[in-house]
Amino acid sequence: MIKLYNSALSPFAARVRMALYFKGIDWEDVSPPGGLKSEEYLSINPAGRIPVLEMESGYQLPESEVIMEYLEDAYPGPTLRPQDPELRARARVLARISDFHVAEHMRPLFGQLSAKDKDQAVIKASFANIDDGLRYLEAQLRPGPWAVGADISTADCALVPVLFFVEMLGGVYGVANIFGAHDKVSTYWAAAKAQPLSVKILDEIQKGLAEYMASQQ
Ligand SMILES: N[C@@H](CCC(=O)N[C@@H](CS)C(=O)NCC(=O)O)C(=O)O
Repeated sequence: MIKLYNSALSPFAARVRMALYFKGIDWEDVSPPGGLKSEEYLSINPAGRIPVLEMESGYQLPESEVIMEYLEDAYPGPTLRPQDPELRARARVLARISDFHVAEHMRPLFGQLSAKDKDQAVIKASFANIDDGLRYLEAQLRPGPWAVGADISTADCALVPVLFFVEMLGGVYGVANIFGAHDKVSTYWAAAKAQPLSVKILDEIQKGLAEYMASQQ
């Protein structure tokens, strides 16, 4: 059986879990042995990051976007790849915007959560960068309920967990109405998060967050 080095708190792992659930693939849920920076896990992924998908062959594949492509190739039905080439390209560009223009700018904000003296300049710059990313996203979204239209795609697997964390971080840092100026993003988020697969994945993330918070007390 394939294995996923996984964490309930990772938007990148959640993206892969959405695909596994959607496709009905059996998988084994594993935690990084000894933690993300242990010698053992660094021998699995020298970047010390999750997710990693271990194939039946034993090959350990990092990078969530590439894992998504692999799952589509290896388990083509049901598919998260639009059939139409333009929609397929749109799904890919949306996933890249999610990764490089939104999720990337959440990293410093996660870092600041545990900082004793919070660096307000870093926080301000990160939210400004996220806002730019949301503007980019706004320009690419199509009428939903999903990101490229009526059907779920790989774009939604990237976006749903990331937008959850954007909203959560906005709440934690007191940024009111984080999607406010971006009407299409707001409309997409409201429709996409209500879909049953999103509800399942967001529930897992929320449970993971609650467990993490409890472990910190
Ligand atoms: N580009 C990678 C990013 C993975 C990533 O950053 N995962 C985070 C968890 S959300 C992680 O493992 N962070 C640990 C670290 O950066 O030290 C992917 O898409 O899989």
